[in-house]
Amino acid sequence: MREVISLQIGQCGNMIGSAFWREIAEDHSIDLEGNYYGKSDKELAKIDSYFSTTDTKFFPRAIMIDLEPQTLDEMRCSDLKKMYRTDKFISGHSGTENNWAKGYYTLGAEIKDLVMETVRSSAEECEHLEGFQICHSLGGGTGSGLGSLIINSVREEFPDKILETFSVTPSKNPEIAVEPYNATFSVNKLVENADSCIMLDNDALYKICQENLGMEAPTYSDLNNVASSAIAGITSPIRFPSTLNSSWRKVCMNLVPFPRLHFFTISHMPFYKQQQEKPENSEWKILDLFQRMVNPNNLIISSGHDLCSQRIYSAAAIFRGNYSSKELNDALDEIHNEKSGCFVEWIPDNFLCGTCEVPPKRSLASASSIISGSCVKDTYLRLSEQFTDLFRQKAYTHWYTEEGMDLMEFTEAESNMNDLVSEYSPCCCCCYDEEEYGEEYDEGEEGS
Ligand SMILES: Nc1nc2c(ncn2[C@@H]2O[C@H](COP(=O)(O)OP(=O)(O)OP(=O)(O)O)[C@@H](O)[C@H]2O)c(=O)[nH]1
Ligand SMILES: [Mg+2]
Repeated sequence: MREVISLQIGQCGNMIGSAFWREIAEDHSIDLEGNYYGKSDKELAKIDSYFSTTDTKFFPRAIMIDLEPQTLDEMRCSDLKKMYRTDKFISGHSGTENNWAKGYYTLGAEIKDLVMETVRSSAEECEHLEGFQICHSLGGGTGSGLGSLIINSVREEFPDKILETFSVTPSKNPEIAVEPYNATFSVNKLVENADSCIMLDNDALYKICQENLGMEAPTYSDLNNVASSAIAGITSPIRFPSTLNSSWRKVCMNLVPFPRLHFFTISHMPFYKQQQEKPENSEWKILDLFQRMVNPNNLIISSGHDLCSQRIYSAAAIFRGNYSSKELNDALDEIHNEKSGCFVEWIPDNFLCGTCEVPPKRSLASASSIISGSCVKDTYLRLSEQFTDLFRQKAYTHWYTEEGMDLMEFTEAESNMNDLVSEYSPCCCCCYDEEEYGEEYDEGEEGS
């Protein structure tokens, strides 16, 4: 069995993490006290990947981390309280007040050893640890700063394990002015230390809630339900028998053509409201699912562009429900004809697809994909412009330098982000032309 250890860091990381566990517990017919109530072997066949087991109970293979105690205290009192293992909660005494430097250098450093001890003991509980899944926001100080610190430490200690992140990017109009700083410092670290980063765009999650689900004023909880459906979708090949590669490493092999370009967008359909009781339409034809999945309205990215206006390297998609490989291949051929212009022509067979017989409980069929390409570029460009506007004035930098950061780190992070934007730019087709960029590419390869 290939186990994945999930690390939830900061408020956002823990809230999305909780929505995810709620979603996949239902997927596997596990109640909120960790008891299995289903009847299908398929639900249990790969359950160890995400759940640890005792004789009778299933627990999330998760570590819950926050520098301030409130979020974890609320989780300890929530309806999920019996599901989590209490020895996997780690909290500090106060938050970072949105300061990446406190999460990375000062307050975060104080709890790093405890976190790593728990990571080590969780790894020892696994037979064949596949890797780590980290859920955090890039805007808050704990998710971004402590998140970056833990990612560095996990990479150092488990260099051969896959490290994947679900990273929530700040919205266009961030709640806190310094979010572009925090996000840029984090991306600077994620470029080097993560294998794959799935970007969850809060503006896009909000739009999906409003436009697809008709919610007037979506709350974080609504956004998190949407995010967790998509995360449940793309993790389904690891959790259930499927015809798609069930190893993250192999999926990454296909999705990452160049080591630094490991930032992905995901899409999913159908989304549903948490309070929805009846299953969605069960009659989805696979081509319908396919077409909707690649529709901009179901992409968790805020630019809203058609995929074909992007430079797509490759994608991996999973279809859950009662579909045969033939149906899938026919639909894939049709999509290939329709969208062939969207994909770079120099990667053959760049749409990896598979089926999983176990459907989600609420929709009876679903489609989810991970897309590797320039879709993330607009978000990074926007963050980089917001960063530069602040940094040009040296606004708020004192909060960071007081925690031991050097202004050189601002300059380095800014330039790394700008490089990433140009590497993702469609006009930069020759980015990795060996003669012109060979040296830079080699450096990136060593670093990752
Ligand atoms: N989707 C979603 N985004 C959230 C949620 N909570 C916070 N955010 C976003 O995350 C960013 C703030 O990060 P938090 O996770 O609250 O901060 P933190 O990691 O706890 O760090 P501190 O600053 O130390 O509190 C902002 O961009 C918020 O919009 C949530 O439950 N869901
Ligand atoms: Mg917090």
